[in-house]
Formats: sequence, C-alpha cells, structure tokens
Amino acid sequence: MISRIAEIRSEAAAAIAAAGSSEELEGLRVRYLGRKAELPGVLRKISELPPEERGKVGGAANRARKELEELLGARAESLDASELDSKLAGDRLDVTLPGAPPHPVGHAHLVARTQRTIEDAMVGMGYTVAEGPEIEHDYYNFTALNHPPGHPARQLQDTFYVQSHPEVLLRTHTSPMQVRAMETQPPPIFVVVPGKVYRRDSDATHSPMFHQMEALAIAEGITLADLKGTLLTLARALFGETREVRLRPHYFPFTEPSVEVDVSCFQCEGTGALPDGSRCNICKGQGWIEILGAGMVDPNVLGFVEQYGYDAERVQGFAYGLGIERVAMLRHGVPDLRRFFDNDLRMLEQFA
Ligand code: 2U9
Repeated sequence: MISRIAEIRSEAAAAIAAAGSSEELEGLRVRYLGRKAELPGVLRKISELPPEERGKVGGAANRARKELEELLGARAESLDASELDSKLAGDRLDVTLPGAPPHPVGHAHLVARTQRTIEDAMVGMGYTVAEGPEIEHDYYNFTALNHPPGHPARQLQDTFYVQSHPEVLLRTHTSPMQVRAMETQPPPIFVVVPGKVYRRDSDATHSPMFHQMEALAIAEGITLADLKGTLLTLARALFGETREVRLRPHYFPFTEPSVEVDVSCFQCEGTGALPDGSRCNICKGQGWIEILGAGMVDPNVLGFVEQYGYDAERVQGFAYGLGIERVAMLRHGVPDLRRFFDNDLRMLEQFA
C-alpha cells in the first residue's frame, strides 16, 4: 500500500509539472484528489486496515495528498501568470498607430464654405470675426446707421417686425453688430461680421433670409485707397489672382461717398467675349460683375458712437457689405439662390 501511494504521488507530480493549461490542471486535480480518486479512497478506508498499518499508511497518504495540493497550487499560480501574460501580449494596443479614418458624415454647405473663404481672406488682413444677434433693436438696425424714424431708405430694407414690440425686428443687414462692436472697442477697429439677415423679398436672386458679410475698418488716416486695396485683395482671393476691381458711385445711407464695386469677369478675363467670339454669359458681355457695396463711413454714423472714442474729426474708415449667396452663385455657377435652401441632396452633394 505504501508503495502504491508513492507511485500515485510520483505519477501525479509528473503530470502536474507537465500540465500545459489551467483547464488540464483542473482535470488532474479531479483525477488525483477528487471524490472518486484513488488516494482520497485510501484515506477514507484507513479504518478498514489492520491497526498496526493504519498509522503508517494514513501518514503516507496524508503527506502525499498535502504535497499534491501544494504542487497543484504552485502550478496553478504559474499557469495563471503565463496565461495572463500571453493574453496581454495578444491584446496589446499600439497607441502610436494612426486612428481609423472616420467615415465622412457630410460636408459644409456651399454658403458656409464661401463665408469661410471670405473670413480667411479678411483675417489674413488683420480683421477679427464677430457675430451678433439676428433679432435686433430698431436703434441698432436703422437709427444708429443714419436711418432716422421715417427715413425713406428704411423702406428699401422692409423686414419682419415683432407685432407687440414694434421697435424689435429681424436685422436687415449685419451692420448693427458693427455698431455694437464699436460700443465695446475703441478705435482702431478692423472687424468682419458674417451672418443671417432678413428682408421682405423673394425671387431667383432674393430670399427672405440670406447671408451677409460686412466689414468695418476705422482708424486714423484711413482713405478710399485703403478700401480699394482691401477689396482688390478680397476679389483676388475669391475670383482669382488676375482680377481687377472698379468702383462706381452709388448711394447708401450709412456711407459717404458710397460705391458699388465690380470685379473683372473671371470667365472672359474682362473682355466680355468668349474665345469663339460669342458674348460672355457670366458678365453679359460687360467684362465686369457687380459683387458688393461699400463706402467711407458717414461721420454722422460715428456720431452715434462718439462717447466710445469715435471722434469723427480724428478717425475715419470704410465699410463694405456683400451677399454671401451672390458670391457663391457666381463662383459655382448656381443660377437660382433658392436652390441653396431647398435641402435637395442632388444639389448639395455637387459641392462635397
Ligand atoms: C457701419 C457703417 C457702415 C456696410 C455697407 C454696403 C455698403 C452694401 C449691401 C450689398 C448687397 C447689402 O448684401 S447686400 O444686400 N451692402 O452695399 N454695406 S456699406 O456699411 C456700414 C456698416 C456698418 C457702422
């Protein structure tokens, strides 16, 4: 019996040492120390042995069981550790790998892209970008911009009023934000204001809501030549490096003198004719395309912000305003402004 116990012990010890996985080890535990195993059976039947053998056999079987338990425990520990190591090695995450490129979820609307192109050109000339409220007070939209109550030019920018508060309206231009900017920042000021504006207008080139970009530059010694140089830089950023600009006299209530600004046609290079001799369809044979309105800020307008440091005797400047949709239509050959707001994917996806 003693020699059988020694046999079981050495056979089990060899098997435990050779076990390649914790699963295999658990099988060995059941096989050598489980309820139906031989060694526990010997221990259970000690009482059936002759009294003089009980001590020896019992002692040997107990020692063998304890030893196997210890071997199983130690082997389990080392198998667990190496299994964890190989799991970690297999799971390794290389944080230096480039990320999976995100699926394209869409793209900016053509109006937003045109707005950003203009912003980039203006920021390149030192301007900051400011946005302001679309619901405005009559004072900022009209009065402070030289349209006193009853002024006929108010009718040119007929808009949407709040019935219970007739002095509250949807802004007709982004100019009110320029007035607000001057109230918070003394000269010199160089700011562009993009955003939605509202007018009671609707056809292929007018929409009740459209986007404007307006610029304001006020400092000592600013002249019409600075305005023309700024517009030339902007026109070239939008329509190509070989563009020229020309100014034509015009009228706006908030600028004096005021001008309408044309850019030389980017299709016919200002000739008005196409290579086959036919009339250029973009500029209608004129060689020039009207793109915006501008002027030197009327000293009267500066009078409304005099208390914020704008002394019309000391500082002067220019402003311009343009319709972003109009620029986008010209640059991309879109024939009807309303197409920007139909949300028709066949139209929008052409500009991905
Ligand atoms: C301040 C003073 C003057 C902004 C200006 C224009 C000329 C202009 C129109 C072009 C087409 C609006 O989008 S449009 O309908 N704008 O012609 N806007 S000067 O003048 C300002 C702005 C702010 C304080």
